[in-house]
Amino acid sequence: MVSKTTPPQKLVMLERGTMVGNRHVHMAKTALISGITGQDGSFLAELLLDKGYEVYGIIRRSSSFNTDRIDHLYQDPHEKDTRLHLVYGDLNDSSSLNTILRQIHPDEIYNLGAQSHVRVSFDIPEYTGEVTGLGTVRLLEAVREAGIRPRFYQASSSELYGKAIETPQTEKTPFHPRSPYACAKAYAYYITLNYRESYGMFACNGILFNHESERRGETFVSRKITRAATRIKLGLQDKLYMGNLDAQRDWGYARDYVEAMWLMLNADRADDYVIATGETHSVREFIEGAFGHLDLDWQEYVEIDPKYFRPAEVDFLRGDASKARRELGWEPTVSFDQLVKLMVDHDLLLAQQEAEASEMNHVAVAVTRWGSI
Ligand code: NAP
Ligand code: F7E
Repeated sequence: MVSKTTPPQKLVMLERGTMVGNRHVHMAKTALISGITGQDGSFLAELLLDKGYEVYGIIRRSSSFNTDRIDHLYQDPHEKDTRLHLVYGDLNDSSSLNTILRQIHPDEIYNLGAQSHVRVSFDIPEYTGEVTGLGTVRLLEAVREAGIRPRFYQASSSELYGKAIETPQTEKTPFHPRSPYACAKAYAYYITLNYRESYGMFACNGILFNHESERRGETFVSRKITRAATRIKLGLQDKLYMGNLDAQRDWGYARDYVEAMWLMLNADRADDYVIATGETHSVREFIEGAFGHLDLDWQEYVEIDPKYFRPAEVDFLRGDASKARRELGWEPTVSFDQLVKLMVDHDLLLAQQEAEASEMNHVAVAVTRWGSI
């Protein structure tokens, strides 16, 4: 496999496996993940490597490293039996997708790549449509053009329900998207369904409700709260500025949710599934839980900044995952309280490291200053 730019040293090089004609031949089952550097992509890569897969991840060229979440999975490409490979590509660039699929011939494709931030999608709606919506059809067409029959997972979202007309939401609940992100995901959902119906592809939509973890991006509400609470606890930050505290979500743990993706692609038939805990909590409850775990009174620190309000809000979501439970045997294992605590505990360690580094820096500056007198 040839990348278009020179890969940074810490990435696994792509030359591997046996070439037959212009493609690689694999011994183990092979998966391709778009969005491998994201929260879910990193957990999914771990899961698939544990199951013995050969994993290819599509990464974007970036001016600084963006592989933090998968650095621990790094394998020296010079070693034998390397099973994680990163390839440069972009969901906005059909030719890179075509090249990747022609050469890799994966058994399973997980399309997790997206501009996934709902608030940001109001600022960059067209770009969000390109990546999150049209990116999916680019990948599906690349599959067809390569003449291969992989199983295909589409990362659909509970944001599709938006202004939901019933509770709890199931696979049959009509969609009412409330953001450019959700509109793009609606296109991606239907095009995936359409390729299943039109071409008989084994293509599944996982309609995943919010799922969080210690690897969640820092601007999503859960991580924003746990980072701020822990930094406040250690005196690194004074205030937390928030938007709508009344919004309610069905929050689960990301590791549980990537297991559901794999179960879908390894079922007897392709179908669409809701993945959720069935429990709903408000943003305010998340704040109370996080600050409470640190023995802090959140009301002393949290202020509202209207800049975090959205032009249209999704007020309430609660999923019914009974189809996934029944047909895939999937169950969430982490409760809301456990989720909040595990994220706070993780961020507390990071805040402690930050505080220590800052302390060392003060000492270093003092030594330098006084030493120079
Ligand atoms: P995330 O952390 O934001 O990760 C998004 C991934 O997409 C990153 O690896 C990002 O790469 C990649 N990406 C962005 N633009 C791309 C492009 N043009 N071409 C190729 N890759 C691109 O998202 P996540 O939370 O892991 O979610 C995974 C997927 O599930 C997303 O599609 C999201 O919309 C969907 N989803 C998430 C949730 C949730 O609660 N987490 C719920 C339902 C559905 P960089 O690292 O280079 O930016
Ligand atoms: O917001 C409210 C905000 O940005 C949750 C993505 O993974 O899940 C995620 O989308 C709620 C919203 O996630 C702040 O208004 C209040 O009601 O963490 P979030 P999201 O919009 O639900 C779905 C399932 C996806 O598919 C998406 O990819 O929290 N909120 N104050 C705030 N949200 C943020 N980010 N920041 C605030 O200050």
